Amino acid sequence: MIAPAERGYAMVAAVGGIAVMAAIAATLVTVATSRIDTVQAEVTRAQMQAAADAGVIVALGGLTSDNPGSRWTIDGEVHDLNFDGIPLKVHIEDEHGKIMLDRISDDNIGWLLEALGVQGRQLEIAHDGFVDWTDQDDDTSPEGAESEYYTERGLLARNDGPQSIDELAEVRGFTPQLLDRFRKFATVDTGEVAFDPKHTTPLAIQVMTDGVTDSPAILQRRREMGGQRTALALSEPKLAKRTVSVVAVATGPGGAQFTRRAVAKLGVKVQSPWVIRYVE
Ligand SMILES: [Ca+2]
Repeated sequence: MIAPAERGYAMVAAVGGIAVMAAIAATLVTVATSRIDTVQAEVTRAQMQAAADAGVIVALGGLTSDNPGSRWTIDGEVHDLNFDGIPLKVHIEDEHGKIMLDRISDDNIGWLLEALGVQGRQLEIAHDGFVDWTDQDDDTSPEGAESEYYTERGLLARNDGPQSIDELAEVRGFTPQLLDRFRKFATVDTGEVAFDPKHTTPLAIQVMTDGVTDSPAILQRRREMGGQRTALALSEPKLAKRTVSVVAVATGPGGAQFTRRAVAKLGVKVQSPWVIRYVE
């Protein structure tokens, strides 16, 4: 027979044991719930990625369509699509109409930075940073940076034209927000082609010419963009051997966004009207 005092102890021990088990169970439930949340987030992300990828393929199909009436244009018009319930905004950019960063001078980069809203000392730092990163010498400009500045991060100034927009993330004065703005207007390595303003933005014409905002070429391009797109699109021949960027933005639950950017070359072979060269 158990003495009353011992009975009390057994009760305490049992209650304690239940409390410990309950705590363990609660922890397991929390872990399981957060796992479900993680899995759900991964599934949502995969769905958004698939939708954006589908948007890229639809755009390339539209761009190389045999029917001029339904053919997509490369001047940045935004198309609203829906893939499996996920809304998509898709547009095409002409890489030949972009500012070619590996070919521009001190002046052009200054005009571009200014046009993108960079001002004051930040403008001087980004300008000099770009100039020093790309010029052949190792003489540091007043607000710039040469290899000495980059060695801490295991880098050297390229001392040549940049090979990608992403590379500029390393350059003094360049922020991720600035890079995002750059992507729309600037490119590198579009092959051996000249800048072609036919489908470009007024800002690209401004930066690639003399930096003024109201040149005749800019005014004409503004007029075209304002009203003559349909006529232009209908008369547009199929674009052979042209490099374009397709940008597809999928919006998921809660407003989360996933952006797929693919660079493709058109009309390379008869059996493949386009070839994707780069995806990010
Ligand atoms: Ca340099």
